Amino acid sequence: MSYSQEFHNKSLSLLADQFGESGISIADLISKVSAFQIAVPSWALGAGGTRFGRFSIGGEPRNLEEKLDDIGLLARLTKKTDAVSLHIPWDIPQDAEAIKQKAASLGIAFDAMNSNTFQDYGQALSYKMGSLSNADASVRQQAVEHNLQVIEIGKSLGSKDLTVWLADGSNFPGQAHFRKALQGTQESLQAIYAGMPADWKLLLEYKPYEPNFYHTVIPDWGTSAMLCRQVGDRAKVLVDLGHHLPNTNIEQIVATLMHQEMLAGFHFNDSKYGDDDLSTGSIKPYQLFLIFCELIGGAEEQAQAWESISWMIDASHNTKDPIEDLIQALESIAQAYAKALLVDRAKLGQCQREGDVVGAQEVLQAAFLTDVRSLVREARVQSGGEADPLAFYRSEKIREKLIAKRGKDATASGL
Ligand code: AOS
Ligand code: ZN
Ligand code: ZN
Ligand code: ZN
Repeated sequence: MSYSQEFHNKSLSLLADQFGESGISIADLISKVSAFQIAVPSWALGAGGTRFGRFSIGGEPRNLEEKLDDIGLLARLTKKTDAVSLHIPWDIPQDAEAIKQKAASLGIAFDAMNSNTFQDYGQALSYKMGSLSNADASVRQQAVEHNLQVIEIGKSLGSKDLTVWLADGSNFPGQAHFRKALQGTQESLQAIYAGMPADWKLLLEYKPYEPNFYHTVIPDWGTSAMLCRQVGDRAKVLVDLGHHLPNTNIEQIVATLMHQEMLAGFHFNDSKYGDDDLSTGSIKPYQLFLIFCELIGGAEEQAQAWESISWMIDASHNTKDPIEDLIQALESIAQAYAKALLVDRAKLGQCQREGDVVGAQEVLQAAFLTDVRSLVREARVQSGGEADPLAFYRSEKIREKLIAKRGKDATASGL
């Protein structure tokens, strides 16, 4: 369905009529949706690799500058992102000041810095048997130092967050000493935290499996929260939507973490099975909506401040144009947020108190089943974005232009 101004206006006034009665103001919704910004990871701009091959679409960014160009374009079209999340050593800036200036000229800031102690990229000691948890103290030290370097790079760019994801764990029973691995991780994280500026936050990811399949050192939110507590109050738990066993109630995890002010932020993506890293909202949009319901509820009821939470996409795959994919993901996140804002929370609370199970479900469904596309579009247009970013991207033949400029075989820089 192509965009028409008349249809847009009709849809928007229908929404105002529908929700005006319950005291929800469309203008307020538009300003909330407009203000909500999600960071894009530098690694999502090229086709992700798999062991079966890598099918580049061509015209991928060849260096950090070109990655920033792509994110600047996304920002201009969607008005839903204003920051990039970098991965070191994939994105080491040659000239930090020049990179910072270029990003600023595109309206892009530097969100969380990601360290990498899950690959061997030429460092002296191998991470084959783990990094922050390694049985060998000199490997742990090397991994700590890498994180400290990432903090330094982040400081030079104006970032204020460090995201740590560990591949550490074991593939076979007996391979690792569970408690020693945990203890080593705790001490390493404490050393990293001590090297962080006082206004920085440490975001600690968890993941139940992959690349290790028998045990991972930080398998779940509880272990991550326990480590964060031992490390310091600016260490909090990062929820990557793909890092759960099937059917885990992620919205409950979000609520529990907010209850303890332990939610650092998100890596948005979607999945059918595990860490599939598919486009956010493509598989389980209802789950995403329920997560936003908890976020809005937790912030409104002052469990944890909305502003203390970081929002990032972490997706990467093989089949779509990465820029088109990110346009879709940003749109899906905005839709889930907008729908969650439509929930009649007073009525929901009443249903909960009265044990009206059917009523509670009706309240949630009424919001979820509402078509909010005109609302999200209006927010974007009012912010200076494109009414239909995807149609614009295609009609302007942007990928073709990128291929002409960067080449058919250009692949995203990295390792
Ligand atoms: C890995 O599974 C995690 O999601 C990390 O966030 C990782 O750093 C990111 O996917 C880039 O490799
Ligand atoms: Zn992640
Ligand atoms: Zn992941
Ligand atoms: Zn993932």
